[in-house]
Amino acid sequence: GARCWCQVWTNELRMNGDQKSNAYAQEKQDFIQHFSQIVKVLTEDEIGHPETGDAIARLKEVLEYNAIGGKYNRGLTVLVAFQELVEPKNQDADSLQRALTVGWCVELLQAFFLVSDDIMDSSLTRRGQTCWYKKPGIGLDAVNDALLLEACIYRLLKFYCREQPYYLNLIELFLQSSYQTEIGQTLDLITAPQGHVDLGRYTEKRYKSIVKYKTAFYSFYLPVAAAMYMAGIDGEKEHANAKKILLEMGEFFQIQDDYLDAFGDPSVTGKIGTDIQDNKCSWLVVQCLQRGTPEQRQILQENYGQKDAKKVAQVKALYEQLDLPAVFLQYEEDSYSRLMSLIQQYAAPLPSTIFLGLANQIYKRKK
Ligand code: GPP
Ligand code: MG
Ligand code: MG
Ligand code: MG
Repeated sequence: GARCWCQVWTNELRMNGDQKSNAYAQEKQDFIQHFSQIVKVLTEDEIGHPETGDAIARLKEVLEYNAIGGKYNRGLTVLVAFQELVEPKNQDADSLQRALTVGWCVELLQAFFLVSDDIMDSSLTRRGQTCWYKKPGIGLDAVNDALLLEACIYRLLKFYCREQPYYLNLIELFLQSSYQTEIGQTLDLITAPQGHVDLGRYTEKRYKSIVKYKTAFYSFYLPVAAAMYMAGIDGEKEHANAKKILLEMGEFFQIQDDYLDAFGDPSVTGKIGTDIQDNKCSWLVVQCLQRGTPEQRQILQENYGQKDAKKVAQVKALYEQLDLPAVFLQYEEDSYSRLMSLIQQYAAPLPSTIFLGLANQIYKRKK
């Protein structure tokens, strides 16, 4: 039976992370189990080209270190959305294998971005372990490893999906999502030049452009759009409507990421924040500038964008003085209700459960 909307929202918003973690437990297990088959397919190539064996061994190590250990939200979304969009009688074993594989392609795209992003952001840890480029003996060779991870996406798509009517749609979707993310990363980087603080750059408008491109497309639109294409839904209007909801969700997701960068628990997030040191156009610095006095702006001017731990602590103290954790909490509630009305407006003809399930995963998240 259908529960009323407002009951669904309030229940979901009330539940904490632990209560939610079981939502897709079975799918998550299937998804993780499929990884060994992914690695097998990607490393069997060696049989035809024995002279590349050592490189393939390296690829295996790169896959195991960098594709495992996250939340798998993006990859799981492909599987779950596929199951919600396709009639049960058309969910045969081969179709499910393909949905699992395309889910892993999204996870590989994510691994490719994260290995690269950690180098650019000078990060130290990721998913509770040392960043790949920081491992002894790896260093900037990690750049090539990232490229290998990207290439694996297209090898898997070819291996599993080349006969499917949606094959070209998927290739184009992955290529376009990569381009958009790279454009977003460019905006992120040029808005945060090393060594000179220019607080005038940190505007709400600039912030929204950065996060739409660097995060929202690949994290939210890509996995749902991939499942839509696999289900034979390729209409422009349907995709535009889904995108409307998913980009809003993506913007909120990156705002949370920025909040957690300063106020999250690294033992939970698995990563140590770097945004203040890196001079980033973070949601927090944008809010700080909107709310601070000229004196507080001066504190930011003197302490932002530098490695010195004391200066970083000064910036965080300023964020606390301005009650930014409370501002974030209120923003989260407002954003949630905005999203719920977007879902009511734009979900059809897709089942709204696809979007509600995603919202449920991300609101109130601690990692
Ligand atoms: C998140 O930024 C965005 C990405 C990881 C996309 C990177 C894109 C590339 C083309 C490399 P972030 O730096 O805030 O993420 P995190 O906090 O996880 O380091
Ligand atoms: Mg980063
Ligand atoms: Mg970054
Ligand atoms: Mg971040």
